[in-house]
Amino acid sequence: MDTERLARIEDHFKTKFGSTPQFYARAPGRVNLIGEHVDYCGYSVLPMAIQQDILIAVASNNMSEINLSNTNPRYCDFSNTVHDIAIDTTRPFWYNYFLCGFKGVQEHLGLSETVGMNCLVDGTIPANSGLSSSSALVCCAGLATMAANQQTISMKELAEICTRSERYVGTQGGGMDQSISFLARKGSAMLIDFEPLRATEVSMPPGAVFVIASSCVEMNKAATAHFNVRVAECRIAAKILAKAMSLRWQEVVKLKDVQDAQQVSTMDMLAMVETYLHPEPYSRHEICSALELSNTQLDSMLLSQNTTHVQSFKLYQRAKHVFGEADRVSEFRLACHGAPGQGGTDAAFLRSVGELMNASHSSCRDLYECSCDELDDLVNICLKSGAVGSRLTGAGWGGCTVSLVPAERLPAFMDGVRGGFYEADPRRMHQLAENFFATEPAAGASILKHQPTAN
Ligand code: ADP
Ligand code: NG1
Repeated sequence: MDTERLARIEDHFKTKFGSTPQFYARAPGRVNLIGEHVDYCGYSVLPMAIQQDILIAVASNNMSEINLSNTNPRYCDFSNTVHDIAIDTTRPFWYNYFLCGFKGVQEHLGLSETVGMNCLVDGTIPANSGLSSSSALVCCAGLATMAANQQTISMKELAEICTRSERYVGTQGGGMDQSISFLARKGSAMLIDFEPLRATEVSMPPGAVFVIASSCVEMNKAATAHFNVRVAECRIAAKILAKAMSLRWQEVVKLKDVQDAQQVSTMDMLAMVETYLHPEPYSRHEICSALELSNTQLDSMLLSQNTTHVQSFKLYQRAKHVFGEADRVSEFRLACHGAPGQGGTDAAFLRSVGELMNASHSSCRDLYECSCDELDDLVNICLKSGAVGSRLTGAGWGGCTVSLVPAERLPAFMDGVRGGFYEADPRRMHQLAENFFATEPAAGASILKHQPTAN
């Protein structure tokens, strides 16, 4: 851990709360290598943790209060009692994410009294950029709450608790971010499977570098409906497909439930999308008639607070993306098995995973419609500058790309993207080092005991 950073946080903490922190909790952000918008459909994803993290300095208080401060002045102070945690889903306040982690662990522990906490939050993950700063904050708050109450919860359980509790902010994510933040291992990307949650190390061959580049377009997920609209489209597509296939469609929630019930491959599911869904958008009326639902039932069963206004739904395109992307995750994982050191060849490995990443980006752009012009430009510049694969990472509609670059091409790649994308618009040169960097698989969340600094 960076001792200068700890000393700076300790000083800030003393000034703010008049005591030293008792411990620090830390949770990393992540970059998703492949498997976008499939976790909430039940499918596996392949992320790795990054070095950038949320670090919270913590001291308990005996006033049953949560007192939050942030080293970044953009985020205002906040206080609340530990009782009756209410999370306002109508506004994307930063501290809502802390409260999600706190409340999730509080409910899980079921203690008659949760200890009060003075907390100073310090974050290094670019926010609203698809690198999972929000989940790192939720996870870090959950971990800090567990430790302040001197309890032990396994990392796996914490991941599941924080996945559920982040939904208190109103977004209906799938669990990738919280799982990798808790279960990451230094040096490995991880295949994350759901139901049951499982994390398996996937080693990348030497000679390949992943580079993260921000499009410099921020997307605050909790402030828009884009994300939840996609979740709703996938849920509706699952029901319509299941009903058309005469499955027990009332029990089907996710697209993977349909595949599991049919016991066929994801490729077969792609063919079934062609048979049973049409490319024209579905109206509310068509969905309600197909599922024998009233408009009110559609709202309450399949939509969420911020999606009830939506009138038309692209089911064919979304389902095609999900089954195709699920298949690419399996292919990527298989390619890694055959990577150098395990019998494959460098060039073949790089070519095959690069192609999968490129296909993933095209699918996100054309079928899932979660890209934007700046991300598409950046992906093209990354490929022209020597990447073998490049794609948006995270939720999209802005945020970052991840590119796979052969190590020997890295310097030329960095120069090419800097010149082609960042220098082309001087506003993008701001904080370049934070927005454009090579990354390696980092470790998962942990508690650090406080070590007093020299002065
Ligand atoms: P991301 O892809 O980064 O997770 P989201 O839109 O889901 O994007 O969440 C970003 C939000 O998380 C920010 O708008 C802010 O409310 C919160 N956040 C991120 N980093 C910090 C931080 N260092 N301190 C406080 N809040 C943060
Ligand atoms: P980010 O990029 O952190 O907003 C979101 C979801 C993930 C996943 C990805 C898309 C949350 C907390 N995270 O991530 O579960 O669905 O989008 O693959 O909702």
